[in-house]
Amino acid sequence: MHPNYYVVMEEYEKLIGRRNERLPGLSGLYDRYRYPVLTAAHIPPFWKYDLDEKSNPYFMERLGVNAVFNSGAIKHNGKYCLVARIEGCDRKSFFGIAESSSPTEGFVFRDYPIELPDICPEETNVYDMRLTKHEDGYIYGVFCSESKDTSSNDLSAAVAEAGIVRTKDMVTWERLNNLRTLHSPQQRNVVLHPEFVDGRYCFYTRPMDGFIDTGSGKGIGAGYCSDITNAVIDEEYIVSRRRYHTITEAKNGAGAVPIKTGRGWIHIAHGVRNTAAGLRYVIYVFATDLRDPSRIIAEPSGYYIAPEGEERIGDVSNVVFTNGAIADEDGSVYIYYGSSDTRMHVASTTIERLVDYTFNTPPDPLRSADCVRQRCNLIRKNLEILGKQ
Ligand code: BGC
Ligand code: BMA
Repeated sequence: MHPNYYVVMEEYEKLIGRRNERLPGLSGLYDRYRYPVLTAAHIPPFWKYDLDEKSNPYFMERLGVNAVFNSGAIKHNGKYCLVARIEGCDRKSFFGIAESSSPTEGFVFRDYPIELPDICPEETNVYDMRLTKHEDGYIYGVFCSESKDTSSNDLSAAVAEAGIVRTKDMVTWERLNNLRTLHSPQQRNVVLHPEFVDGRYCFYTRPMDGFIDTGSGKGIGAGYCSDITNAVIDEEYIVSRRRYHTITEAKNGAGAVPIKTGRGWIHIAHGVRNTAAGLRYVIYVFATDLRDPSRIIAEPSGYYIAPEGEERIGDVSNVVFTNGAIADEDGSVYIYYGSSDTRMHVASTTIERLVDYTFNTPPDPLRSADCVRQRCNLIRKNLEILGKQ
């Protein structure tokens, strides 16, 4: 074996054995952790190097990995499972399962990435899988299936659709037909709701006009269908509306599978605004009605998680993005989020805190004058408490 193999393996073993450390957040919302839970360096070396000294005398990475980010998350057989978006140096993404018995450290990839059933010859790229443990007994993976838009002369023009796979054991995956939404030509960020709603499957969608621009798309939608093996959605009802001069002005999209609480379904989603420095992605929270998950009942103002420190920098900077969270049996909630299309982090909170945040954070008054009034009311109350007024 080439001597560098031992150096590489030592580094890799050190990394996957590294303990993480909770960094208690003084905002009271959640705690961050010192280290990312997954990075490109978590990819097993035998996915990248050719270990045969004859064909690889210089011990080169033959198939490099650029980034590991935007993971779906689920607890399966007592293990925390992340279905990560792995992007090769060739810019194509695919999925790999990293598991750990701890929610915040020790994630190790299985020996092979997932080989999805290859049913769409035109599909070029797949990414951002959401994992739903549905009450029908299957675990569904809904992901973005991207193809070149052959009807356009623009080389970069693409079409995004929602691909659907399902499994019972997280080993064998059955691919179903891509979701069809009759009124929206493109879909990204589609999430399957975990329960039937009036006997039908419910998907959160994101109606948009083009590949990047949501255009007339008004926000995160919800749509229903009876047959999951040939899922067709006729009507999309807007759940979380995009609004002018807010964190969702340019676009928004469903993130983690909604979490059921006594007060409502809690959704952890993303919002995007456009700036002179490009798009800025943040994570926000809202709640919908337990019986009608398309009806919004609470919408705390502003963002929940924004990129901080090293999270701000990466392949696509100024991005935090979530497509997976795990609500644990003991009431803890682990929110897995990617930063700047480069690495994966975790934030931890509890159901109680999440419910308190969602239902007791005031909504966005949408205008500076009203925002300053809202803040002055808080200051007045606090100065009274402090005996200064
Ligand atoms: C990229 C995604 C990105 C999307 C829209 C895709 O080609 O793979 O990461 O979200 O374009 O910008
Ligand atoms: C998107 C997503 C993510 C990505 C983000 C920023 O639209 O689907 O994959 O994190 O853009 O590039």
